[in-house]
Amino acid sequence: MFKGKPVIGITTAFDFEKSTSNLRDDYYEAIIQCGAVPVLIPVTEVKSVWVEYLDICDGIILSGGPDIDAAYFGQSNMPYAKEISPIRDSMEIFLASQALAVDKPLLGICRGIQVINIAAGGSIFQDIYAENSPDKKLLQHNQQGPRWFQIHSINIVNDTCLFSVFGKERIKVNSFHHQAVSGVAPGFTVNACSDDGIIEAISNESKKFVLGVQWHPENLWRKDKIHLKPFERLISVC
Ligand SMILES: [Mn+2]
Repeated sequence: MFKGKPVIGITTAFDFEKSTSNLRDDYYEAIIQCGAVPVLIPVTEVKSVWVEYLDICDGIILSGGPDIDAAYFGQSNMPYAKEISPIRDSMEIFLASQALAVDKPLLGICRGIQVINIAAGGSIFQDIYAENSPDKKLLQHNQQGPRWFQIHSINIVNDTCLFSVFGKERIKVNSFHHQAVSGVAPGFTVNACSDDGIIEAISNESKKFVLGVQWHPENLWRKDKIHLKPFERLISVC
């Protein structure tokens, strides 16, 4: 129906006060830049619609957002966890599990890497600062500054999906998270860590393309084109 261009579904955030599903333009403009058609997936409780979006979309992006209900990884929500979006949680965990089951290309961004990891049976830190010893001397992962600012480096593991995307061992990224992957899901491998050991990217190498990144490449590409690469790769396999 879109004359052969890949259709990329992007999940949206739900604003409870305004009762609105929304998404920053950086996400869908990145997809347009790469020659594909972005489709915004609204947050809805109607499960048949989740299935229909999976069917319509050639690839899925799980976008950034609030914290995931800790019940999904067998914990209670701690005081240092923040806003929870329950309908979005159940919808995105469903989309991630189904995409993995049918090998539909999947890119998880920030919250998205955490959704993928949890959907595949892994766990996350509810707060990296509260749940790691101060001896670890964690970096500033919840940056104060413009969204395009690249605040910390990541070390990319050779022969991983992410290495094949960027072709180098070290890049700088932005950082807007206080949570991160802790127990890596079965079938997944760590693709990159920051210098303090926080996991910044995972992939499932047995799939066509399943990559999760802890940073926000959509906020970086306008100033630094190498950050379009994860989107280009997603679209190239769709
Ligand atoms: Mn970070």
